[in-house]
Amino acid sequence: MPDKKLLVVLTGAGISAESGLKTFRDAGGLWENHNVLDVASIEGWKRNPELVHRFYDERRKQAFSAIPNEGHRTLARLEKYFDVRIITQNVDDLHEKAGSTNVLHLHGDLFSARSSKNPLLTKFIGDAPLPYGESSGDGGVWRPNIVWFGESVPNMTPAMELVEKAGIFVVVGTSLQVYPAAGLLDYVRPGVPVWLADPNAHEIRVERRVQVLAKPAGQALPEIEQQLLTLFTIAHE
Ligand code: BV8
Repeated sequence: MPDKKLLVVLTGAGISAESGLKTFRDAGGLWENHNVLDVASIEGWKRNPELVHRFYDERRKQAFSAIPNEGHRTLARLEKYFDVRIITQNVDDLHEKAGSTNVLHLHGDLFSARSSKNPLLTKFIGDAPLPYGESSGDGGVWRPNIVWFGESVPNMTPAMELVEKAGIFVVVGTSLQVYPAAGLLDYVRPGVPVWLADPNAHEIRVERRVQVLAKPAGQALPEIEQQLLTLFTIAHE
């Protein structure tokens, strides 16, 4: 079997919507009745760390019991035919739960904590609440391992390198409003086919030709799977 084609997928909150997890836009900027910047920014954490810890404790519990949907499962299935690399803005673990083996989290993950002093000092916490103020042993305290607004995105470099090598690029479930993540689309080489799956695709401005499926991920991704298998003439049962 020749080397599998590199299929890079950028996902956002929309792919987890059918698993019952709220997206930022559905929340209309008010997340569980909080202003996003009060609970998902470094300033917000400095201002009221207990509120931020409670906010993430709630989301951690919700995400822990969420199950992957057909969108996540399709991307995991595609690993049979393609070298699939997922770049996700999501902090849930639904891609991993569905069986995807190459997932790069741009904005952190709910199930680990990090030192407030050293982002590389992390620990797994599963669905446990994370009390504020517990020493991380390096002079800092444990905080959610999330990249907040106003913080740099350490995984952008590996993400950009992946996108530059992609032979196929799929964007699903993101409003492409948050940078630098949204800028990844600019790193797709000319001539590489791009698909975009989003029920509100008409609201998303993209600067290049993309094949749009204005449908939920659970319907759109199996359709894209069929198109890819046909396009890349992969005999499939
Ligand atoms: C940085 C973790 C610099 C939190 C997140 C002014 C202009 C431009 C930029 C800025 C600006 N002011 C500030 C900035 C920078 C800022 C930014 O981009 N702000 C935006 C709001 C304008 N960015 C940052 O701060 C970033 N850092 O710039 O650092 C720096 C450099 C050096 C030193 C210091 C600082 C960091 C951003 C990361 C923030 N953290 N997440 C958490 O999750 O708790 S961002 C968060 O929102 C997500 O991770 C995601 O990235 C983003 C948007 O979410 P989406 O995933 O796109 O979800 P959304 O709800 O928007 O859209 C869902 C889509 O799904 C919709 O289109 C919907 O139609 C669709 N959908 C719905 N149902 C379905 C569906 N699709 C498919 N199927 C369905 N069923």
